[in-house]
Amino acid sequence: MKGALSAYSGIMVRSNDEVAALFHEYADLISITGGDAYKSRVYEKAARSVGGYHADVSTLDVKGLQEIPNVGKSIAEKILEYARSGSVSAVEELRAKIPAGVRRLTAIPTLGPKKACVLYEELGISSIEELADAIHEERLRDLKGFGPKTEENILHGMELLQSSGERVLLDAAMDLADDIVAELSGVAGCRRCTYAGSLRRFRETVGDIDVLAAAARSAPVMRAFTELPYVAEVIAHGEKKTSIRTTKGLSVDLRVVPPDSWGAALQYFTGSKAHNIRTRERAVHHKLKLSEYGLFDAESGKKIVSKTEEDVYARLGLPWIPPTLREDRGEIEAGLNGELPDLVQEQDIRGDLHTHTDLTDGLAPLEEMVAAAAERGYAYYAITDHGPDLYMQRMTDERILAQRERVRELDGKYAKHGKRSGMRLLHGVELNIDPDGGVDWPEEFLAGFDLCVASVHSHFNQGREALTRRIVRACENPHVDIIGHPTTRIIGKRPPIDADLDAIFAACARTGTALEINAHPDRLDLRDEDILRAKRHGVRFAVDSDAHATLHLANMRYGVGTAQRGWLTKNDVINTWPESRLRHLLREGRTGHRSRG
Ligand code: DGT
Ligand code: CA
Ligand code: CA
Ligand code: ZN
Repeated sequence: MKGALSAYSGIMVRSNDEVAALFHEYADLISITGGDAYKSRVYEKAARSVGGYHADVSTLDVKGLQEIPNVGKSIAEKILEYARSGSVSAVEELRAKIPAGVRRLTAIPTLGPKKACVLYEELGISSIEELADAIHEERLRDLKGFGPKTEENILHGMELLQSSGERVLLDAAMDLADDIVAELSGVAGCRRCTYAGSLRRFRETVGDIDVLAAAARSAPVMRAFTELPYVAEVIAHGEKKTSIRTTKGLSVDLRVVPPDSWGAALQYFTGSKAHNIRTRERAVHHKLKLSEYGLFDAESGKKIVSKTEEDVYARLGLPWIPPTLREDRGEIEAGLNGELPDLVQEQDIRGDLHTHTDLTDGLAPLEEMVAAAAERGYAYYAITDHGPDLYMQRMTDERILAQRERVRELDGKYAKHGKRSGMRLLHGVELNIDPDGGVDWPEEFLAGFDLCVASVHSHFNQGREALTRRIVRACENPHVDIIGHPTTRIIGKRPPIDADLDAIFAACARTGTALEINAHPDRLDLRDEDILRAKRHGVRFAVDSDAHATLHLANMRYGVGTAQRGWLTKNDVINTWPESRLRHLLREGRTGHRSRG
């Protein structure tokens, strides 16, 4: 799982993620070995800063590295050591001190290093299986600090670990796939190349990456593929298909097809299996046979079409179906009836309505975030730092009002940006929905914001009724415009809260409160199926990056992909609306007369 930065030189950003992961591990190792808690926190902070830093750390020298927030000389030197040698001796030393079993235990999302250590030292537990047995035999109950709640959390964590299996998050797979496609597209004779499978469908996690290439001769493409720098193992090597495993443990399948079969192969390998079963049924119905090579006459075996996906779908009596809809959730029926939704696209997004700065837990100052947003061509952009109830963020009335002054000043500068139409800034806040459904400030103070996002950040296990009531109450607050990351899940780490989503969706529809589709790849919250359900209630949505660093603004693509998987059109998503229509909606909320427009 580890590798030198040089092995990743083809992939920007990735080296930062590598180093961030290493520092997170180091911080954990320090805590496990009973080291200095302060030092552990220093590395946690450094990990976050490096992960969010705009420049690739493998291109920086000691001085450049020290310009990263929370990175001092000794941390900078560790990054250089890693870049040079692929490991850091201080980390290796601690790794060697820890039994592998404890490290295996910390893979359980809800189990921190401290508790893992107690389990190992007190009960000799060094594997997940042994932990399961111990819980079953109620042996954890005698341990100090392990209540029934802890036990429940651990069990839940073990379930999450099992269900996430070997799947990876969408962004990690996408970074790698983009790189592979770019590399293979440059091989002589490669006519076309793209990724297919669950990645092309923008599923939230990906089991393996499927890459498809079209070439008259497959050998040169296959060879280039097996020679990519991050290939750890070639699992299978053939003329039609080659499979590799990367140094990070991710599998990639490459299929090379004759250029003439491109469309049929792309349709076949994009899936999903459930969608393909339906398309094959359509083929049989039309006395045709559908395979990765084309659509054939069932009787004569004569090829009918294969060049493009459009051709294939057309011969099945269907319009081209966007990959994000191909899950057999009604897309075939909708296609037959001419009722496929005109899906929202990334270029439809006019602004981001949930973002942070270093005034709270963001990494970049206001000016940098705004400059990066303008770079993306947005027409508007909201700054929504955390409210004071998230006490760690040390927000005060004075600080948020001072920020407002700076936002207004910057707005003046960006509103007329050269000849372009410019970008308008909204001053907002991310409020905390407290256990009773109240938020950080009274209504008079909230009235000063252009926009309020409200989110649950604590008390995730209140029970279904209390959680539902809590969020419904937040919707009913006339100043709350958007419910942020509505189910609070972290994919593979924290389950969604147990609330009556239909009751929440109904409340959103009734009060005109938008639900967020948080585009951060760890969250993707709301998730696709919930979006579909919410839409049936008549809810509107905001697709937001929740950026804590300039780089995160680009996560918008994952939010839009998720919105598409929820069948959303441009009109469903308020941040595709022109600024005047958006402002009108925000004002309406204040007066309590929000229409469903
Ligand atoms: P994943 O990798 O688990 O995230 O999900 P997919 O959808 O990428 O699945 P994968 O990698 O097993 O296969 C890629 C696509 O290839 C799949 O969506 C549909 C197609 N495919 C694979 N195996 C079969 C099969 O046995 N029959 C049919 N009709 N299609 C298949
Ligand atoms: Ca796949
Ligand atoms: Ca595959
Ligand atoms: Zn939040």
